[in-house]
Amino acid sequence: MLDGFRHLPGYLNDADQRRLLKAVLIVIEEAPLFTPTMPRTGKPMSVRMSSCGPLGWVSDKERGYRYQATHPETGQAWPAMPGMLVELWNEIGGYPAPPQACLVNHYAPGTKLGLHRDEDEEDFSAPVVSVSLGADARFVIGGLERQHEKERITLHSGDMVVLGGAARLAYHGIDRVLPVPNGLLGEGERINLTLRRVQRAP
Ligand code: MD6
Ligand code: FE
Repeated sequence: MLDGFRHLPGYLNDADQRRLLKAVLIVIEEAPLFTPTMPRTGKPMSVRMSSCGPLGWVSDKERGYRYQATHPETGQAWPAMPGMLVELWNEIGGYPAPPQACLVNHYAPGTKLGLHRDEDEEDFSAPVVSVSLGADARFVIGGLERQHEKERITLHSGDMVVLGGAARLAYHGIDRVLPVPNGLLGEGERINLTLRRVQRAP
């Protein structure tokens, strides 16, 4: 495993998971989940997404992957980032500037997220920090090339993952969400939040 990959199992207890979920549901009310489409082909992704913070990640056929300050469908600014997420970044991100985007990934039962690198940011010296809520999922992580050998770990609700250092640009994805009941969301339903620094810190 590349240096800078960290898995922190059970980082959030049940009460904190519930508190975080509540904040995320408020975000989604203001900035509804949308279905991003692939650059060039326009093929819809299976995961629905939203964001909070000054910037959000979006993708469509015409303009591809990017960050922007407004929701692609409502045209409104993204909601503020819940304080709890900023605290988590400060606790484990180890980076001196605040996060600028939190991408909300919503997995319905049976959805997956293809192998990718988080590379649409300007600043790769900042880590990407993630929190999982709801159903268990098989997370796959490889190396700096798509074909490098991969490892798989199960992410549970409350787990955090950090991709920093040499692992910042590692290929990773979600093979599948496991159809087992969880105390937080519907069976096979999962939310993953990824905190990012987008621009170089001033
Ligand atoms: C997911 N996670 O867990 C997808 N990216 O649903 C990611 O794509 C991810 O967990 C960068 C850093 C941490 C992650
Ligand atoms: Fe990612």
